[in-house]
Amino acid sequence: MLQIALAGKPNCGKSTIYKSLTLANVEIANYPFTTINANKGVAYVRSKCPCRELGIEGCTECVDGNRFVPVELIDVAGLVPDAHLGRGLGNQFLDNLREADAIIQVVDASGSTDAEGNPVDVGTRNPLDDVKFLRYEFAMWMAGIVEKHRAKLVRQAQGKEQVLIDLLGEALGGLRIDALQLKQAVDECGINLARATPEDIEKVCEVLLRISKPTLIAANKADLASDENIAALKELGAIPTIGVGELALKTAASAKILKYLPGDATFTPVEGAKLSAPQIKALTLIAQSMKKFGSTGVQEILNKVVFEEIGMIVVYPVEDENKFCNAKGQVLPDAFLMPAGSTPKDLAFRVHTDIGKGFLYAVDARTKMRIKDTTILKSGDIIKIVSTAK
Ligand SMILES: Nc1nc2c(ncn2[C@@H]2O[C@H](COP(=O)(O)OP(=O)(O)OP(=O)(O)O)[C@@H](O)[C@H]2O)c(=O)[nH]1
Ligand SMILES: [Mg+2]
Repeated sequence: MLQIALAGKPNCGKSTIYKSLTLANVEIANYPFTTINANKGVAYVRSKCPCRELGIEGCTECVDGNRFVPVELIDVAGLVPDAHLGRGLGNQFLDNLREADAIIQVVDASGSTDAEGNPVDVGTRNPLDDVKFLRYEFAMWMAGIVEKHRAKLVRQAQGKEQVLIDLLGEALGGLRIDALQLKQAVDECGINLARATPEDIEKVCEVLLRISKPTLIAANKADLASDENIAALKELGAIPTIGVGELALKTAASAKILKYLPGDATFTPVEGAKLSAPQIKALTLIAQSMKKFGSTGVQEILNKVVFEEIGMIVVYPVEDENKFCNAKGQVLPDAFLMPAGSTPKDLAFRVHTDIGKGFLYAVDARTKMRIKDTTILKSGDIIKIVSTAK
């Protein structure tokens, strides 16, 4: 499953965002290093279910026309400058980012925590100072891994640069980096891998990180942040988030106090729900922030990372192209996240290895036309796969 990591300095709200997206029971507190062991759970990206647009009745898999598709989310312990040298609670935390397909870098936009995550007055810390360090630490950590393998592989490659790239690419498989990405980074830096200096390797790793682990900034604690801080972080592509707000709304919605779907711009109390005075006060503040930013931003950032940064699409395989259902009559039973550029055959393999191996052809259920094996699938496609395997 696609893996998205929440990373950043201590006490910026990673676990709050994690909990709001997974509703897992994790520790949250206003001091650094609350989280030590990474939390792993399932979060959901939100997309429009095609049932409404096609006027299909009886879709049981969506919520009010919205489809929630699972991804894996990981909440990593707080990282501090020089983490790659073992500062903070050690560089093993960087290792938790190893398998991430993308990173949401959580930043305390309110400036109410110092570089180590200790509470300070709101506005004391400039959040821009918390942005650069994470990629640098990760790149330096990666450079350490590259250097560890390189000396041995240079001998093995016997002066052949492409062989060295292939060998090193293979060695970096655990970081979900491949030889093609390594080649791209080496070319962009214009270096020779066998003769590279440690500084060259650091540069390659910075590029490699950009290529292999897209990062988006969550300007968290946006409810407390100044307009200047939000504007400066937005310049870097950040999305303002209110982790505590999202958590409160999700919790209240699951207790059936509120009607709220993650990503909605507003919420409404359920008729007859008894709200206490503090609850009403807290919800009023959340509503004000949502009005200012459009939503709590939490679902928005997860969606943006998955659909825009990584570029995934949602595809719906069906067995009956006329009724858009499976053999049991279940309408649009599955929604799969696939990388952009996927073909019907890729989808067949995603459904099942045997279906992929026995792939014959595919039908676009919207047009009822057979489509070419090389057709590039689009988000929202509903596809019937015809295979020798059942
Ligand atoms: N005002 C405000 N406070 C928030 C927000 N998100 C989180 N917090 C508070 O920030 C503090 C730290 O939250 P955590 O989620 O534990 O932070 P963390 O980044 O996981 O911290 P470590 O595990 O120590 O690295 C808690 O007191 C949260 O309630 C937010 O959007 N707004
Ligand atoms: Mg935490």
